[in-house]
Amino acid sequence: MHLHFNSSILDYIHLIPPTWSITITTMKLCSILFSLLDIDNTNRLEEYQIRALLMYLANNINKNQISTIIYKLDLDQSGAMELEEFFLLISLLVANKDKKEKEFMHAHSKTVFELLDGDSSGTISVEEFQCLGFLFNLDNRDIHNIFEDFDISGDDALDYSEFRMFTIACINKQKAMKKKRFKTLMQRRFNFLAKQRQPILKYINKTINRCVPGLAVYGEDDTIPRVTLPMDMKFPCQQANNDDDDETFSDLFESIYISPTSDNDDRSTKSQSFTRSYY
Ligand SMILES: [Ca+2]
Ligand SMILES: [Ca+2]
Repeated sequence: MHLHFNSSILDYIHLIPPTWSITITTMKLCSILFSLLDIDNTNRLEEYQIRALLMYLANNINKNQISTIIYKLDLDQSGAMELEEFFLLISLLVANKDKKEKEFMHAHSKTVFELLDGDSSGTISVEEFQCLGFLFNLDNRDIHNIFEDFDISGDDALDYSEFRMFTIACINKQKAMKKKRFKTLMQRRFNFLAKQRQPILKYINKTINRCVPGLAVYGEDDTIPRVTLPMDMKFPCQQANNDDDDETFSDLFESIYISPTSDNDDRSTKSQSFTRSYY
């Protein structure tokens, strides 16, 4: 699930690619926040302080999830959260906020693997994954699917190489989706521009028709011209003082190339007749 952040504290904090980490400046801000929460100046945050912060930040996080975060992120098992652990907490929350959990998992796969491997057995069980799945927007069904796809050895656990494969697959899927979204967006923009250009095409056709009456270089639905005009073609309005007009146009229209597509026969005939009419 994605946490619902109802506080603006994290609004200006983002993970920066390609390492998907917080910047030095953000670390300084986090240090200030840490100091503000550390009201008893012990250089560590006690459970009640972390609990209060998480309840304030996210309105859909439950007590069990808060307890799990506090327990799992106490990496040195000191019974409290030190600054380094606090950086990791903020990074995980920001990844969830910005929907960059998969990028974070991939970039910090070793850290995330060790975080998930609650008993330090060197493998992650389904239950271990489920404990923190919510932070990575993975529900129980997602996690079962991950084990089906990536538990290659079939021991109902993921070792690091299997987990790493999962994170790579996530990134590849993200890239494919991004590519698809980009393609759809470009198609929409293209369709929009194609519609907008109709008056321009009419004008182009009109201009060309002054030289070759009836020749439609662009039809309404054409994305490419039906007829390829010579690059150096000059129109009457541009060459009013050119004494060699007639000769120039004779040469030009002899070199007009008609696209050899299946439905171009009538266009080809048209073009030939226009050429004839010009002469
Ligand atoms: Ca600790
Ligand atoms: Ca384990």
